Amino acid sequence: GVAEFQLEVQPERVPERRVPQSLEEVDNGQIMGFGADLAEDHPGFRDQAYKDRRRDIGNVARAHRVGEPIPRLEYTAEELHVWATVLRELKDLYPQHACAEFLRCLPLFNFHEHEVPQLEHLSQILKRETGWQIRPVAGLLHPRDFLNGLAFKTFHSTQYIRHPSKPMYTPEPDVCHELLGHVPMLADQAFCDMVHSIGVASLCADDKQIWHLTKIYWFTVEFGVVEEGDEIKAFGAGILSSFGEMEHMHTGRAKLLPFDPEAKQPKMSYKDGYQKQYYVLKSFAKGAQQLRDYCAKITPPEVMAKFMKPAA
Ligand code: NLE
Ligand code: FE2
Repeated sequence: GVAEFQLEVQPERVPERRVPQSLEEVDNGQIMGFGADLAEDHPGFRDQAYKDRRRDIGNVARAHRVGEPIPRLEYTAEELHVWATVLRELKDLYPQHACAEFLRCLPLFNFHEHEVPQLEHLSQILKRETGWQIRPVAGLLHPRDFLNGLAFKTFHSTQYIRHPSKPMYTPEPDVCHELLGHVPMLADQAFCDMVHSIGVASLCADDKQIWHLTKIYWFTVEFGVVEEGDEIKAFGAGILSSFGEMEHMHTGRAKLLPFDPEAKQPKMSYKDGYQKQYYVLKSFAKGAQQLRDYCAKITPPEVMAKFMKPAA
């Protein structure tokens, strides 16, 4: 997950920042926001057993090294029940609200209600389909680290599950969000190209540009919608993993705005529930082109050459 939380108060950590040359150099140690400490308004705030469990799952991610298989996690019966509830509700909404790419990719993963899927298995499917991979993470990363990971075709994913009291909506990433929202989209090449551009753009970005890219990420990968004929369909993971948000999108109460990576992006809202606006992409190919152009403006040609294959 990406840590948009608390960025405003986060000073530059390393005075002389170096562009990471490999995934190993992308630091995934610093966990922010809810992941570090559950906030008072988090549904799990008063549940010590839940917090302990999250800490244990987080430690598995902390111990993981790039290149090793992601350790298997045995989920409890209660956790499995949460997964099953979320999957059951969402499955019924996808045919009407999810974009065509999502619907095409979803069957590759064969999600079912009697097992929470393992990150390692999904990562292998992604490697085969698009060359992307999953890296486990304990919670919200610093946005720079999270976005840098995308340049190495790596998606940092949490492994813990949302609190059982609120299956339809959580303010933060969890395994339901990662697996049902992000993973299927990462099996689509045009979508991956778009996300990759955001990652490459982050490599040489200054803090202000990181903030801008975090918002671009937020309004596309997390909460984007795409045109299909005269309808709009969800591709943002924050919509696809929340049956509350998906129904909210369908009511048409949120404003629809054309996506423009150059424009000033609105404030991200994450604490006050459903989104007030969604950005509309023409297509993933168009979005990938827009982001590539933006990336080229802030990225030296030698970095572009190293990380981007020439435009098709
Ligand atoms: N609200 C989303 C959900 O309930 O799945 C998670 C959003 C994470 C950025
Ligand atoms: Fe996410």
